[in-house]
Amino acid sequence: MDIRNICLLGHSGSGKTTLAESMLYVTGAIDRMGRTVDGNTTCDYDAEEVKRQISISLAMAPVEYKGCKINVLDAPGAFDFVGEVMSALRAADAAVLVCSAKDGVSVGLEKAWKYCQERNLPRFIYVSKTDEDNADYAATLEALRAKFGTGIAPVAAPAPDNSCIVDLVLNKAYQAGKGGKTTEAAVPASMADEVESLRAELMEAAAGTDEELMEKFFEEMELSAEDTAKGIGIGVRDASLVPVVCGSAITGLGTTVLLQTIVDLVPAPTAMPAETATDESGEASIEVARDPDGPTAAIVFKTISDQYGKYSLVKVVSGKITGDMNLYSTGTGKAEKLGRLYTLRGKKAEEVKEIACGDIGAIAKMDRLKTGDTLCDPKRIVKLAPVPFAEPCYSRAIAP
Ligand SMILES: Nc1nc2c(ncn2[C@@H]2O[C@H](COP(=O)(O)OP(=O)(O)O)[C@@H](O)[C@H]2O)c(=O)[nH]1
Ligand SMILES: [Mg+2]
Repeated sequence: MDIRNICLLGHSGSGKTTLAESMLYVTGAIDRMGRTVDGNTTCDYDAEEVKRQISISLAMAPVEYKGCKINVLDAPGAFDFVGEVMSALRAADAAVLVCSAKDGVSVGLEKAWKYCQERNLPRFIYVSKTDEDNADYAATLEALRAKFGTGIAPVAAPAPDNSCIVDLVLNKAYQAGKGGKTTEAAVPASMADEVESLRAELMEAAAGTDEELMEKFFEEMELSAEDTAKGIGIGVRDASLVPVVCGSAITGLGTTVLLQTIVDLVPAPTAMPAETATDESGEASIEVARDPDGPTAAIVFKTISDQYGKYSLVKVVSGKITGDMNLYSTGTGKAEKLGRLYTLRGKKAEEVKEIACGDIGAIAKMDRLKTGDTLCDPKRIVKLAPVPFAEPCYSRAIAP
Protein backbone atom coordinates (compact mmCIF):
# COMPACT_ATOMS: atom_id res chain seq x y z
CA MET A 1 0.00 0.00 0.00
CA ASP A 2 1.04 3.58 -0.66
CA ILE A 3 2.33 5.32 2.45
CA ARG A 4 2.64 8.94 3.57
CA ASN A 5 4.24 10.01 6.86
CA ILE A 6 3.32 13.41 8.22
CA CYS A 7 3.63 15.14 11.57
CA LEU A 8 1.35 17.84 12.94
CA LEU A 9 3.30 20.74 14.44
CA GLY A 10 2.38 24.16 15.77
CA HIS A 11 1.55 26.22 18.81
CA SER A 12 -0.19 24.56 21.73
CA GLY A 13 -3.96 24.90 21.33
CA SER A 14 -3.84 25.54 17.57
CA GLY A 15 -5.96 22.44 16.97
CA LYS A 16 -3.54 19.62 16.06
CA THR A 17 -5.06 16.88 18.20
CA THR A 18 -8.56 17.82 17.05
CA LEU A 19 -7.39 17.78 13.43
CA ALA A 20 -5.95 14.27 13.89
CA GLU A 21 -9.32 13.28 15.38
CA SER A 22 -11.13 14.75 12.39
CA MET A 23 -8.87 12.84 9.98
CA LEU A 24 -9.67 9.62 11.84
CA TYR A 25 -13.38 10.43 11.80
CA VAL A 26 -13.79 11.37 8.15
CA THR A 27 -11.88 8.28 7.04
CA GLY A 28 -14.04 6.04 9.20
CA ALA A 29 -11.28 4.88 11.57
CA ILE A 30 -13.40 6.06 14.53
CA ASP A 31 -17.15 6.48 14.58
CA ARG A 32 -17.35 9.32 17.05
CA MET A 33 -15.31 12.54 17.29
CA GLY A 34 -13.61 12.98 20.64
CA ARG A 35 -12.80 16.42 22.05
CA THR A 36 -9.67 17.44 23.92
CA VAL A 37 -11.81 19.24 26.52
CA ASP A 38 -13.63 15.97 27.21
CA GLY A 39 -10.37 14.03 27.37
CA ASN A 40 -11.59 11.43 24.90
CA THR A 41 -9.52 12.05 21.78
CA THR A 42 -7.47 9.29 20.20
CA CYS A 43 -4.13 11.09 20.53
CA ASP A 44 -4.41 12.63 24.01
CA TYR A 45 -5.02 9.35 25.83
CA ASP A 46 -2.51 9.57 28.66
CA ALA A 47 -3.96 10.32 32.12
CA GLU A 48 -1.91 13.52 32.40
CA GLU A 49 -3.07 14.63 28.95
CA VAL A 50 -6.70 14.01 29.87
CA LYS A 51 -6.26 15.91 33.12
CA ARG A 52 -4.43 18.89 31.62
CA GLN A 53 -6.27 18.88 28.28
CA ILE A 54 -3.01 19.32 26.38
CA SER A 55 -0.78 16.91 24.47
CA ILE A 56 2.36 15.83 26.30
CA SER A 57 3.75 13.03 24.19
CA LEU A 58 3.84 12.15 20.54
CA ALA A 59 0.90 10.01 19.43
CA MET A 60 0.29 8.03 16.26
CA ALA A 61 -2.92 8.02 14.26
CA PRO A 62 -2.73 6.08 10.99
CA VAL A 63 -5.64 6.72 8.62
CA GLU A 64 -6.50 5.27 5.24
CA TYR A 65 -7.61 7.58 2.47
CA LYS A 66 -8.16 6.53 -1.14
CA GLY A 67 -6.00 3.44 -0.79
CA CYS A 68 -3.14 5.30 0.86
CA LYS A 69 -2.03 4.78 4.46
CA ILE A 70 -1.28 8.13 6.06
CA ASN A 71 0.67 7.90 9.32
CA VAL A 72 -0.29 11.02 11.26
CA LEU A 73 2.06 11.89 14.11
CA ASP A 74 0.47 14.31 16.57
CA ALA A 75 3.22 16.19 18.40
CA PRO A 76 2.65 18.36 21.47
CA GLY A 77 2.86 22.13 20.95
CA ALA A 78 4.00 23.10 24.45
CA PHE A 79 7.71 23.97 24.40
CA ASP A 80 8.52 21.75 27.39
CA PHE A 81 7.93 18.72 25.20
CA VAL A 82 10.04 19.72 22.21
CA GLY A 83 11.89 16.39 22.40
CA GLU A 84 8.67 14.80 21.12
CA VAL A 85 8.75 17.16 18.14
CA MET A 86 12.31 15.99 17.35
CA SER A 87 11.05 12.38 17.37
CA ALA A 88 8.18 13.29 15.06
CA LEU A 89 10.49 15.10 12.64
CA ARG A 90 12.81 12.10 12.51
CA ALA A 91 10.00 9.87 11.26
CA ALA A 92 7.96 12.25 9.09
CA ASP A 93 8.51 12.92 5.40
CA ALA A 94 6.54 16.17 5.59
CA ALA A 95 5.07 18.43 8.26
CA VAL A 96 1.62 19.97 8.47
CA LEU A 97 2.02 23.19 10.43
CA VAL A 98 -1.22 24.15 12.12
CA CYS A 99 -1.99 27.87 12.40
CA SER A 100 -5.22 29.08 13.97
CA ALA A 101 -7.25 31.45 11.77
CA LYS A 102 -8.10 33.56 14.79
CA ASP A 103 -4.69 33.85 16.44
CA GLY A 104 -2.49 34.07 13.33
CA VAL A 105 1.26 33.39 13.34
CA SER A 106 2.40 32.29 16.81
CA VAL A 107 5.77 31.51 18.38
CA GLY A 108 5.05 27.77 18.25
CA LEU A 109 4.43 28.00 14.51
CA GLU A 110 7.63 29.97 13.93
CA LYS A 111 9.64 27.39 15.85
CA ALA A 112 8.06 24.54 13.90
CA TRP A 113 8.88 26.38 10.67
CA LYS A 114 12.48 26.76 11.78
CA TYR A 115 12.83 23.03 12.49
CA CYS A 116 11.46 22.20 9.03
CA GLN A 117 13.66 24.82 7.38
CA GLU A 118 16.79 23.38 9.01
CA ARG A 119 15.93 19.97 7.56
CA ASN A 120 14.61 21.28 4.22
CA LEU A 121 11.52 19.23 5.06
CA PRO A 122 8.50 19.49 2.73
CA ARG A 123 5.73 21.28 4.59
CA PHE A 124 2.14 22.48 4.42
CA ILE A 125 0.21 24.94 6.50
CA TYR A 126 -3.28 24.09 7.71
CA VAL A 127 -5.17 27.20 8.81
CA SER A 128 -7.47 25.86 11.52
CA LYS A 129 -10.67 26.98 13.23
CA THR A 130 -12.15 28.73 10.19
CA ASP A 131 -15.56 28.19 11.82
CA GLU A 132 -14.79 30.59 14.68
CA ASP A 133 -16.50 34.00 14.61
CA ASN A 134 -13.30 36.01 14.57
CA ALA A 135 -11.46 33.77 12.12
CA ASP A 136 -9.85 35.73 9.28
CA TYR A 137 -8.32 33.66 6.48
CA ALA A 138 -7.16 36.60 4.34
CA ALA A 139 -5.40 38.24 7.29
CA THR A 140 -3.83 34.90 8.28
CA LEU A 141 -2.48 34.44 4.74
CA GLU A 142 -1.06 37.93 4.77
CA ALA A 143 0.63 37.31 8.12
CA LEU A 144 2.04 33.99 6.84
CA ARG A 145 3.48 35.68 3.75
CA ALA A 146 4.95 38.51 5.79
CA LYS A 147 6.66 35.98 8.05
CA PHE A 148 7.63 33.15 5.71
CA GLY A 149 7.86 34.80 2.28
CA THR A 150 6.47 34.24 -1.15
CA GLY A 151 6.57 30.44 -1.13
CA ILE A 152 3.26 30.48 0.78
CA ALA A 153 0.76 29.13 -1.75
CA PRO A 154 -2.92 28.80 -0.76
CA VAL A 155 -4.53 25.77 -2.41
CA ALA A 156 -7.88 26.15 -0.60
CA ALA A 157 -10.09 29.00 0.62
CA PRO A 158 -13.07 28.97 3.00
CA ALA A 159 -16.41 30.66 2.20
CA PRO A 160 -16.91 33.61 4.57
CA ASP A 161 -20.09 32.01 5.95
CA ASN A 162 -18.34 28.62 6.33
CA SER A 163 -20.82 26.92 4.05
CA CYS A 164 -18.05 25.38 1.96
CA ILE A 165 -14.36 25.22 1.14
CA VAL A 166 -12.96 25.85 -2.33
CA ASP A 167 -10.19 23.64 -3.70
CA LEU A 168 -8.24 26.19 -5.74
CA VAL A 169 -6.39 23.62 -7.85
CA LEU A 170 -9.56 21.86 -9.04
CA ASN A 171 -11.73 25.01 -8.79
CA LYS A 172 -14.36 23.01 -6.93
CA ALA A 173 -16.21 23.69 -3.70
CA TYR A 174 -16.98 21.16 -0.97
CA GLN A 175 -19.71 21.21 1.65
CA ALA A 176 -19.68 19.33 4.92
CA GLY A 177 -22.08 16.42 4.81
CA LYS A 178 -23.14 13.63 7.17
CA GLY A 179 -20.58 11.76 9.24
CA GLY A 180 -17.76 14.09 8.27
CA LYS A 181 -18.15 13.22 4.56
CA THR A 182 -17.96 16.11 2.13
CA THR A 183 -20.07 16.67 -0.95
CA GLU A 184 -19.26 18.74 -4.01
CA ALA A 185 -20.95 22.12 -4.36
CA ALA A 186 -20.85 25.13 -6.69
CA VAL A 187 -18.26 27.84 -5.95
CA PRO A 188 -20.33 30.61 -4.28
CA ALA A 189 -20.83 33.64 -6.58
CA SER A 190 -19.71 35.93 -3.74
CA MET A 191 -16.26 34.26 -3.81
CA ALA A 192 -15.75 34.39 -7.58
CA ASP A 193 -13.31 37.33 -7.61
CA GLU A 194 -11.31 36.07 -4.65
CA VAL A 195 -11.09 32.57 -6.11
CA GLU A 196 -10.04 33.89 -9.51
CA SER A 197 -7.20 35.98 -8.12
CA LEU A 198 -6.01 33.23 -5.74
CA ARG A 199 -6.04 30.73 -8.61
CA ALA A 200 -4.07 33.05 -10.86
CA GLU A 201 -1.43 33.47 -8.12
CA LEU A 202 -1.33 29.73 -7.55
CA MET A 203 -0.83 28.93 -11.24
CA GLU A 204 1.99 31.43 -11.44
CA ALA A 205 3.65 29.97 -8.35
CA ALA A 206 3.29 26.45 -9.75
CA ALA A 207 4.69 27.55 -13.13
CA GLY A 208 7.72 29.04 -11.40
CA THR A 209 8.95 25.62 -10.29
CA ASP A 210 9.60 24.23 -13.76
CA GLU A 211 10.69 25.67 -17.11
CA GLU A 212 8.27 23.68 -19.22
CA LEU A 213 5.35 24.74 -17.04
CA MET A 214 6.53 28.34 -17.20
CA GLU A 215 6.47 28.24 -21.00
CA LYS A 216 2.96 26.79 -21.00
CA PHE A 217 1.83 29.42 -18.53
CA PHE A 218 3.19 32.29 -20.64
CA GLU A 219 1.59 30.95 -23.79
CA GLU A 220 -1.87 30.34 -22.39
CA MET A 221 -1.82 32.55 -19.28
CA GLU A 222 -3.18 29.63 -17.31
CA LEU A 223 -2.33 26.08 -16.31
CA SER A 224 -4.54 22.99 -16.20
CA ALA A 225 -5.35 21.49 -12.80
CA GLU A 226 -2.96 18.67 -13.62
CA ASP A 227 -0.07 20.98 -14.46
CA THR A 228 -0.78 23.18 -11.44
CA ALA A 229 -0.64 20.13 -9.17
CA LYS A 230 2.54 18.98 -10.90
CA GLY A 231 4.23 22.36 -10.32
CA ILE A 232 3.14 22.51 -6.68
CA GLY A 233 4.46 18.95 -6.22
CA ILE A 234 7.90 20.00 -7.46
CA GLY A 235 7.81 23.06 -5.17
CA VAL A 236 6.80 20.93 -2.16
CA ARG A 237 9.62 18.43 -2.69
CA ASP A 238 12.33 21.09 -2.74
CA ALA A 239 10.45 23.04 -0.02
CA SER A 240 10.31 26.17 -2.18
CA LEU A 241 6.50 26.14 -2.10
CA VAL A 242 4.37 25.69 1.00
CA PRO A 243 0.74 24.91 0.15
CA VAL A 244 -1.84 26.33 2.53
CA VAL A 245 -5.06 24.46 3.23
CA CYS A 246 -7.71 25.42 5.73
CA GLY A 247 -10.79 24.24 7.51
CA SER A 248 -12.48 23.40 10.74
CA ALA A 249 -11.62 20.18 12.49
CA ILE A 250 -14.86 20.48 14.46
CA THR A 251 -17.18 20.54 11.41
CA GLY A 252 -14.77 18.46 9.31
CA LEU A 253 -14.90 21.00 6.48
CA GLY A 254 -11.49 21.03 4.81
CA THR A 255 -10.30 17.75 6.31
CA THR A 256 -10.75 15.75 3.10
CA VAL A 257 -9.10 18.52 1.09
CA LEU A 258 -6.13 18.23 3.45
CA LEU A 259 -6.09 14.43 3.12
CA GLN A 260 -6.21 14.69 -0.66
CA THR A 261 -3.39 17.25 -0.59
CA ILE A 262 -1.28 14.89 1.52
CA VAL A 263 -1.89 11.96 -0.83
CA ASP A 264 -1.16 14.06 -3.93
CA LEU A 265 1.72 16.19 -2.76
CA VAL A 266 3.63 14.54 0.09
CA PRO A 267 6.44 12.42 -1.35
CA ALA A 268 6.10 8.68 -0.73
CA PRO A 269 8.77 7.57 1.78
CA THR A 270 10.33 5.34 -0.87
CA ALA A 271 10.69 8.38 -3.15
CA MET A 272 12.63 10.36 -0.56
CA PRO A 273 16.38 10.81 -1.12
CA ALA A 274 18.65 8.12 0.35
CA GLU A 275 19.61 8.59 4.01
CA THR A 276 23.21 9.16 4.88
CA ALA A 277 24.22 6.77 7.64
CA THR A 278 27.62 5.70 9.00
CA ASP A 279 29.31 2.43 9.72
CA GLU A 280 29.34 1.27 13.31
CA SER A 281 32.41 3.25 14.28
CA GLY A 282 30.75 6.40 12.97
CA GLU A 283 33.62 7.05 10.57
CA ALA A 284 32.76 5.93 7.04
CA SER A 285 29.54 7.26 5.60
CA ILE A 286 27.08 4.83 3.97
CA GLU A 287 24.16 5.71 1.72
CA VAL A 288 21.02 3.84 2.71
CA ALA A 289 18.72 3.73 -0.32
CA ARG A 290 14.97 3.52 0.33
CA ASP A 291 14.83 0.09 -1.18
CA PRO A 292 11.95 -2.25 -0.23
CA ASP A 293 14.09 -5.21 -1.35
CA GLY A 294 17.29 -3.95 0.29
CA PRO A 295 18.77 -5.02 3.63
CA THR A 296 16.69 -3.86 6.60
CA ALA A 297 17.55 -0.60 8.35
CA ALA A 298 15.14 1.09 10.75
CA ILE A 299 15.46 3.92 13.22
CA VAL A 300 13.90 3.82 16.69
CA PHE A 301 12.47 7.34 16.89
CA LYS A 302 10.51 7.01 20.11
CA THR A 303 10.07 4.69 23.05
CA ILE A 304 6.76 4.45 24.87
CA SER A 305 6.57 2.82 28.26
CA ASP A 306 3.28 3.12 30.09
CA GLN A 307 0.47 1.02 31.54
CA TYR A 308 -0.38 -0.16 28.01
CA GLY A 309 3.06 -1.72 27.52
CA LYS A 310 6.53 -0.97 26.22
CA TYR A 311 6.78 -0.10 22.55
CA SER A 312 9.73 0.93 20.40
CA LEU A 313 8.43 3.07 17.54
CA VAL A 314 10.41 2.50 14.37
CA LYS A 315 10.53 3.92 10.91
CA VAL A 316 11.76 1.47 8.31
CA VAL A 317 14.17 3.28 6.00
CA SER A 318 15.19 0.27 3.92
CA GLY A 319 13.94 -3.32 3.55
CA LYS A 320 11.16 -4.45 5.87
CA ILE A 321 10.67 -5.84 9.36
CA THR A 322 8.93 -9.13 10.03
CA GLY A 323 8.37 -10.68 13.46
CA ASP A 324 10.65 -13.67 12.86
CA MET A 325 13.75 -11.53 12.17
CA ASN A 326 16.81 -11.15 14.33
CA LEU A 327 18.03 -7.62 13.78
CA TYR A 328 21.29 -6.10 14.86
CA SER A 329 20.87 -3.23 17.32
CA THR A 330 23.50 -0.49 17.32
CA GLY A 331 22.54 0.18 20.95
CA THR A 332 23.55 -3.23 22.29
CA GLY A 333 25.98 -4.21 19.54
CA LYS A 334 24.20 -7.56 19.12
CA ALA A 335 21.49 -9.20 17.07
CA GLU A 336 18.17 -8.97 18.94
CA LYS A 337 15.15 -11.20 18.64
CA LEU A 338 12.14 -9.04 17.86
CA GLY A 339 8.96 -8.89 19.90
CA ARG A 340 5.51 -8.71 18.34
CA LEU A 341 4.86 -6.02 15.76
CA TYR A 342 2.04 -3.52 16.04
CA THR A 343 0.40 -0.49 14.52
CA LEU A 344 -0.57 2.02 17.17
CA ARG A 345 -3.61 4.28 17.04
CA GLY A 346 -3.42 6.36 20.17
CA LYS A 347 -3.44 3.78 22.96
CA LYS A 348 -4.85 1.04 20.73
CA ALA A 349 -2.34 -1.50 19.47
CA GLU A 350 -3.18 -3.71 16.53
CA GLU A 351 -0.85 -6.60 15.77
CA VAL A 352 0.64 -6.74 12.27
CA LYS A 353 2.80 -9.27 10.44
CA GLU A 354 5.32 -6.84 9.02
CA ILE A 355 6.35 -3.22 8.87
CA ALA A 356 6.99 -2.34 5.25
CA CYS A 357 9.69 -0.10 3.79
CA GLY A 358 8.84 3.54 4.56
CA ASP A 359 6.19 2.59 7.12
CA ILE A 360 6.07 3.35 10.83
CA GLY A 361 5.20 0.73 13.42
CA ALA A 362 5.89 -0.45 16.93
CA ILE A 363 7.84 -3.40 18.33
CA ALA A 364 6.71 -4.58 21.74
CA LYS A 365 8.84 -5.46 24.77
CA MET A 366 12.28 -4.63 23.40
CA ASP A 367 13.81 -3.94 26.80
CA ARG A 368 17.30 -3.16 25.58
CA LEU A 369 16.27 -0.89 22.71
CA LYS A 370 16.53 2.89 23.10
CA THR A 371 15.38 5.89 21.13
CA GLY A 372 18.01 6.68 18.48
CA ASP A 373 19.18 3.07 18.02
CA THR A 374 19.28 1.56 14.56
CA LEU A 375 17.91 -1.93 13.93
CA CYS A 376 19.52 -3.45 10.87
CA ASP A 377 20.42 -6.55 8.95
CA PRO A 378 23.42 -8.17 10.72
CA LYS A 379 24.96 -8.57 7.25
CA ARG A 380 24.91 -4.83 6.64
CA ILE A 381 25.45 -2.93 9.83
CA VAL A 382 24.64 0.78 9.56
CA LYS A 383 24.06 3.52 12.06
CA LEU A 384 21.25 5.83 10.94
CA ALA A 385 21.20 9.46 12.05
CA PRO A 386 19.77 9.49 15.59
CA VAL A 387 16.96 11.71 16.90
CA PRO A 388 18.66 15.06 17.50
CA PHE A 389 18.50 16.74 20.87
CA ALA A 390 16.40 19.89 20.99
CA GLU A 391 17.92 23.18 22.02
CA PRO A 392 17.21 23.81 25.69
CA CYS A 393 14.11 25.97 26.36
CA TYR A 394 15.98 27.61 29.22
CA SER A 395 19.62 28.01 30.15
CA ARG A 396 21.50 29.75 32.90
CA ALA A 397 25.16 30.50 33.53
CA ILE A 398 26.55 29.89 37.00
CA ALA A 399 29.72 31.65 38.16
CA PRO A 400 32.41 29.28 39.47
N1 LIG B 1 -14.05 26.24 16.92
C1 LIG B 1 -13.06 25.38 16.73
N2 LIG B 1 -12.32 24.96 17.79
C2 LIG B 1 -11.32 24.10 17.58
C3 LIG B 1 -11.01 23.61 16.28
N3 LIG B 1 -9.94 22.77 16.39
C4 LIG B 1 -9.62 22.74 17.70
N4 LIG B 1 -10.45 23.53 18.42
C5 LIG B 1 -10.41 23.75 19.88
O1 LIG B 1 -9.18 24.31 20.24
C6 LIG B 1 -8.71 23.78 21.48
C7 LIG B 1 -7.30 23.19 21.31
O2 LIG B 1 -7.39 22.10 20.43
P1 LIG B 1 -6.31 20.93 20.42
O3 LIG B 1 -6.67 20.05 19.28
O4 LIG B 1 -6.17 20.31 21.76
O5 LIG B 1 -4.99 21.76 20.07
P2 LIG B 1 -3.46 21.25 20.05
O6 LIG B 1 -2.83 21.72 21.32
O7 LIG B 1 -2.88 21.95 18.88
O8 LIG B 1 -3.48 19.77 19.92
C8 LIG B 1 -9.73 22.75 21.91
O9 LIG B 1 -10.60 23.34 22.84
C9 LIG B 1 -10.49 22.43 20.64
O10 LIG B 1 -11.81 22.04 20.86
C10 LIG B 1 -11.81 24.05 15.18
O11 LIG B 1 -11.61 23.71 14.02
N5 LIG B 1 -12.81 24.94 15.47
MG1 LIG C 1 -2.51 18.39 21.04
